[in-house]
Amino acid sequence: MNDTFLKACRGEKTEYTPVWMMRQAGRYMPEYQKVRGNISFLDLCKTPELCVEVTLQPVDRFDMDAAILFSDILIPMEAMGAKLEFHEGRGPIFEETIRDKKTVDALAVPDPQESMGFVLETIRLLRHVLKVPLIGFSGAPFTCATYLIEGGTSKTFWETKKMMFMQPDLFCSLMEKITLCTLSYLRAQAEAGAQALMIFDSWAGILAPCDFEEFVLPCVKRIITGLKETKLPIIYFANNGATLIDLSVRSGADVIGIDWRINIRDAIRRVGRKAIQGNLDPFALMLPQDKLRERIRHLLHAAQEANGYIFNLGHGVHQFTPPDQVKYAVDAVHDLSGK
Ligand code: 1CP
Repeated sequence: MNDTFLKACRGEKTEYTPVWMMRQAGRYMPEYQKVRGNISFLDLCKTPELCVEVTLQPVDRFDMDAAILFSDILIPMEAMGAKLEFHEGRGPIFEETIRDKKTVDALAVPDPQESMGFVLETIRLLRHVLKVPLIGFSGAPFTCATYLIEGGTSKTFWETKKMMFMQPDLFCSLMEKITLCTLSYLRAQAEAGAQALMIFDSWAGILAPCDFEEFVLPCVKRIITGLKETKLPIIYFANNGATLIDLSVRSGADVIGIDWRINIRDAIRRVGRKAIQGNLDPFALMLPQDKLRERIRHLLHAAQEANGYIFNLGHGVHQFTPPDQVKYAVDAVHDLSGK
């Protein structure tokens, strides 16, 4: 088993720099599109054999040092009782928004095995075949809450902030329910065989630090504290979170994920002894290869100061990225770091 990624998560020295990419499986890969040609996204997420296949696609093709379970952060929201659809080009849609006490109270805290057994089955199947560590994941409560409250993705997050500021008790009761669901879901992923757990807070960056500290951080902390007994490394990634790094460190995560909007040297100073993951601009994959290589070289050089470093993008691989550029980047990281 290649455990370079897990070593870096624990802050141990590694022979070379491990690399994986957020959204490494997905639409930019023709082999993924082939699978998706015959099945809707939600049905794909609920078919373990196909989830295994698409999880493995980037690992095998690009020689990634970690696999991430193929699923979506909104699967547990559906398990809580929110009716979820994915519309081509529009992303996730919840027809019934969660904005009052009645709809919050109606949400369940589901048993992961009963309601999301297909995810746990995917993990078990993957562990039989993978030669690199498997990352399980969930959305963070705040990011999940925005989808439920807005009914989908949003530009302004008007309804979310309105609820947070005008009905803080209602907002906190929703956050608490999602927190409990997330904790038991991630525990179940650990039991099924996930070897690291990542919490995606894709929309945390819309918050003022004081609101992040008051409304969001306690929930993330509660999840991470509750996962300590699993002994798995926990990665916390707040997208657009350069202004939230000091607070993110207080979440108790072992690894802090960072986006590309911050110089990695500044980020390393602020995460202190924790390991760090990131932070190549996903669009830098469009650079000519000599320029891309230079950028990777700079990043690897700066990251030598980190107490554990995992190469990643600052956010997911963009849908139109040429797969050959991903391959080039992975090889460059391995080459330049001495593999
Ligand atoms: O049409 C398709 O085939 C669906 C596209 C797609 C894919 C490939 C969606 C819909 N989700 C996924 C997989 C996915 N999502 C993974 C596993 C694949 C991998 O990483 O290799 C993971 C970890 C996620 C996590 C996820 N889903 C996040 C957090 C990370 C991030 O990108 O910030 C979020 C916010 C979602 C919601 C979501 N699901 C899908 C879309 C298009 C979106 C984003 C919508 C929006 O912008 O609000």
